[in-house]
Amino acid sequence: MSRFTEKYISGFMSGLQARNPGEPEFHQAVKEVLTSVAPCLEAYPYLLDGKIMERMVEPERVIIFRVPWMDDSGEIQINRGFRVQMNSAIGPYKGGIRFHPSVNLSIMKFLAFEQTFKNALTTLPMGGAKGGSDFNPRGKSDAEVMRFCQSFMTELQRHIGQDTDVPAGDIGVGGREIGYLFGQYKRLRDEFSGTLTGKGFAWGGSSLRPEATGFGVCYFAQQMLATRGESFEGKTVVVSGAGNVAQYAAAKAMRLGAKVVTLSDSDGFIFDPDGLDEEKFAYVQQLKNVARGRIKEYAAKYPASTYYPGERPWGIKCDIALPCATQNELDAEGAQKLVDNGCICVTEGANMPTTPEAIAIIQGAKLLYSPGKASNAGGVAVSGLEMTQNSIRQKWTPEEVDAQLHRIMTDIHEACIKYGTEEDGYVNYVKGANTAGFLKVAGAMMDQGLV
Ligand code: NDP
Ligand code: 2IT
Repeated sequence: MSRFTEKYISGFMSGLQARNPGEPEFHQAVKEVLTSVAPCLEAYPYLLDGKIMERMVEPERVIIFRVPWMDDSGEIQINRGFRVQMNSAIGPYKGGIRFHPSVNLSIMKFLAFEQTFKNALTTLPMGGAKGGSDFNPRGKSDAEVMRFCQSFMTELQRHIGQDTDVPAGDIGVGGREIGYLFGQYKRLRDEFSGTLTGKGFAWGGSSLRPEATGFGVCYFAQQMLATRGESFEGKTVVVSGAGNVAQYAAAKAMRLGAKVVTLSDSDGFIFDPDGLDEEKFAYVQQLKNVARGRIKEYAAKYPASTYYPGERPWGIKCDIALPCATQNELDAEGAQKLVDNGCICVTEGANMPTTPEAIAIIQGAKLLYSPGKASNAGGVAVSGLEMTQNSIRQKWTPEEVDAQLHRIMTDIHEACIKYGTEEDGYVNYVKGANTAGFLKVAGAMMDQGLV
């Protein structure tokens, strides 16, 4: 790293921290991108003079609002709602909505910042945003979730629209929540439009949107593995999470010939030495998506498997690790275990699941490693395809959508190779993804003047 780059990064980061105190996840996300793109700023002084990075870290708009609702016992509850509209240089704001008790401004800003570069990588015209609430869906009845969603949308609807901002799902927001949110949006605005993605197939949803993030993670991992003449065939795979992304990443890895031996939730993980099969996958879908149960129930159902309460799965020996739960779930200790156990590839399904210290260990050992903004972009990419289908009032077959998803993941992988290949031939996917996404958004911002 040049002296200029080092000084620029440290000066920029201290300014960012002073201006945005108490936002550690946002600082972490910005520092990673800045470290990747600082050499570009040195090479293209007009971007530096244009204060592009200073502009990119300032959201175009942040909306924070009260979400009052009544629980089933008649008690009044108050939650906080957010929408961070980060960047609209290349298209309408686009990004998911997260319902989780940990949601705060830092988490919303880090996710919206990441989304801006991810969306640029998809090749589709989408800006970056994220939203959510500290509402905890766990243990709530369907009626409570519906009342909450209706109250949330009653405020959010005035800030979104098919050409303005198009939300989708994320942690705690799946098909059920998108249904309630869409119903309320349609009622208040009297319009049936593509303002939300992840809709039910019968009412405007795209085929393969539920599968898209997890499938895309595996398509991306296939490309990474191919650079070393490897594939999923016969490999042991560790997956964290048991939600939307984890389920379909696990299913696709299994269908590509791998043995998927773990799944997890915030209480612990299950290890199944025999690996997942179609019957067990159907059980997990029923357990998580219909019964809304906990992953420990898997071990009760399949006695050959073991439940490890309070632990993460990184100590299980594997060839490929797919972190698909949440941010900073893979720390230095976990990364060291993966390296020591001979893991060759870490492909992120979650957003920022790997801590900076863990990334240093994984990259230091020259493992294949991809950041979520590259490898989990298949979800938002198919959201983009849902927007297209809604606009032209058409419906594409699963085969058509899958072919486009494959093409997009391949294009993202090529961009990472182009911008991330180092002198010794090692592909730094972090640098590649950040640089490719940054150059696209920066170029658009420069073209559009000081706005
Ligand atoms: P879900 O809500 O469907 O599943 C989340 C899973 O992660 C659950 O198993 C949950 O367990 C676990 N989890 C959540 N928070 C924590 C935590 N603090 N510690 C440990 N485990 C936790 O969400 P998704 O599968 O949609 O999202 C997973 C990740 O993928 C997130 O990082 C999300 O931002 C990212 N992502 C999602 C996309 C999508 O299309 N849905 C697209 C791209 C990225 P528990 O039930 O105990 O909370
Ligand atoms: O993090 C993500 O990319 C998502 N949660 C999906 C966003 C979207 O608009 O489909």
